[in-house]
Amino acid sequence: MIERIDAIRAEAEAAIAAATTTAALEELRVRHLGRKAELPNLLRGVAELPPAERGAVGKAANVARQALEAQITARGAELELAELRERLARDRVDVTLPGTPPQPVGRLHLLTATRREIEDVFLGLGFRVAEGPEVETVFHNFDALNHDPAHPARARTDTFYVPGPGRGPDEVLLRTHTSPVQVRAMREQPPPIAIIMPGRVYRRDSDATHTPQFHQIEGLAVDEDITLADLKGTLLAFAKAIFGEEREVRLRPHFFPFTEPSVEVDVSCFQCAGTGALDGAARCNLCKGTGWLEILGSGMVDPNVFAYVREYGYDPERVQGFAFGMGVERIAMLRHGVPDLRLFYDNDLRFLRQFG
Ligand code: 2NM
Repeated sequence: MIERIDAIRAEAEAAIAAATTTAALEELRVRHLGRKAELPNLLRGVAELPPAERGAVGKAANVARQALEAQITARGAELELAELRERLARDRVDVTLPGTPPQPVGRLHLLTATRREIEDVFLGLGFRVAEGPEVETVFHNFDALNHDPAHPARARTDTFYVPGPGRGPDEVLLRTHTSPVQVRAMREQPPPIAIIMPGRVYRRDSDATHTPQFHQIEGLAVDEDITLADLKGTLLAFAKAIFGEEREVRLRPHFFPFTEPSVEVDVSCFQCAGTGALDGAARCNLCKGTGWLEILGSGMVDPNVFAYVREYGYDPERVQGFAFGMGVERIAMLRHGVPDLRLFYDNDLRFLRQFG
């Protein structure tokens, strides 16, 4: 009997030591110490043994059971720790890795990117960005900007008029330029003022070079001693930032209702470096051989415009300033060689994906 107990114990101890999982260990516990196992059975039968054997057999069986229980507990703790370590290693997550976006990240529309770049240039020169309504009064859009009452832009064939609440059919329109924002800004802030006005404008025009809605950026700088030299220096800095450090600008006389004198501003061609010719003496196609690209209109603000905002600190006898206006589409087309204005509005990804 004692030998049998020693054999059971030896076999169980070897199996327990060799167990590699907590599940296998649990099976061994049931097999060797469970209700139907041989050793507990033996213990239960001790009472039926001859009295001389009971003490020795009972003691040996008890010692064996306690030894196996202790061994199982110790081995179980070892295996649990090993399994926990393995699970932790398997489940390890690097929370510093970037996530996987559900959709690929898009890009800015070329017109948005161009507007922001132009804004950045003027912000760097000390200008601030101002915005205003796209639905305007005739007063802000034309009258306060010294537009002649007979100016053709006022005609219903050129401008979108909208019925306004409590106003006549000729009093409210979709702004034809962002200049009305300047009028509003001057009523809110006395000089010195340096602002740019980006935004949508509307004109009744539609062909390869005109869309009924397009984008402008206008600028205004007013103080007591602003001159045409400030205008030229500011626009030269702009031209260099957008078209390259080697650029020059040239001013040509022109007419605008709100400025006097008025100028058109050309930048030296960035494709032929202002020579008008490409390698092999071919005529530069971008500037048509002239060496110059027209980029915007500008001028010194007409005193008549200041007279409309005189009581806000703009005495035409004391202040002067320059203003300018450019088309965002035109700047983007020149810079990127976009052949047709309508490409900006077709939403064709084959076009849009080429930028940004
Ligand atoms: C242009 C060209 C020249 C201009 C003038 C003004 C204001 F409000 F100060 F009178 N705003 N914008 C201006 C001047 C705009 O666009 C081609």
